[in-house]
Amino acid sequence: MDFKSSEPRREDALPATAVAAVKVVIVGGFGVGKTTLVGSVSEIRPLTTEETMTQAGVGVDDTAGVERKTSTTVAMDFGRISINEELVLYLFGTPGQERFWFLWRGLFEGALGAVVLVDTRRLEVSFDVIGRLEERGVPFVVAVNSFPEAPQYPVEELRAALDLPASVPLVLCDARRRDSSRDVLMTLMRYLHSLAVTPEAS
Ligand SMILES: Nc1nc2c(ncn2[C@@H]2O[C@H](COP(=O)(O)OP(=O)(O)OP(=O)(O)O)[C@@H](O)[C@H]2O)c(=O)[nH]1
Ligand SMILES: [Mg+2]
Repeated sequence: MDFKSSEPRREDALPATAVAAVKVVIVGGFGVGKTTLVGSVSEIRPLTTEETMTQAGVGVDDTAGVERKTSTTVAMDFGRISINEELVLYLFGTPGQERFWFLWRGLFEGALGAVVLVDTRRLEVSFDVIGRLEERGVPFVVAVNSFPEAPQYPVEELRAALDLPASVPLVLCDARRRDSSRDVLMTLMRYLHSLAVTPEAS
């Protein structure tokens, strides 16, 4: 397990002006780009728990569409981003493979919101993920990660396919890009704010 640890760096220190911290989880099926998103947007060196995928997973792990993937998250990703001088988000990426989903319970403890990352080649995985969030009552936004080989659908078609209420934000993103990943998190923050102001909107 690679925790990529090192001596604490000055830039890793929390800004002295921070007064509020929000825990956000990044969820989604296997290989949708959760680790990539946490890594692209985090202002500290992200913690990752990537393990090399081996032959032992053949027949157990559903790698359809992501055959070139060589490693997978086995516990969690962790990163941090300051939205402004006062508000800090702590990001927890979940493992995507179903055999590690039992870890979700701990990762959701205290989370105020979630980002569901979606790959249009494997939409069906997202049904389970969204169902689990709805069961837990965790507010979420959906971000469709744009892989070049993935089919593109109009946002409203995706909303219908995922059976999302009109109030749940659905955005497109490129998890490899910091600005795009940040936009997704800003969408979640705005959504959480709107729920706090008018709770019946959920
Ligand atoms: N083209 C493209 N590739 C991406 C994008 N996001 C991630 N990738 C690639 O897709 C692969 C999977 O990304 P990960 O971030 O490991 O996915 P994950 O959801 O964390 O995977 P698990 O933890 O195994 O569930 C990596 O090789 C990324 O480089 C994207 O937006 N576009
Ligand atoms: Mg991962």
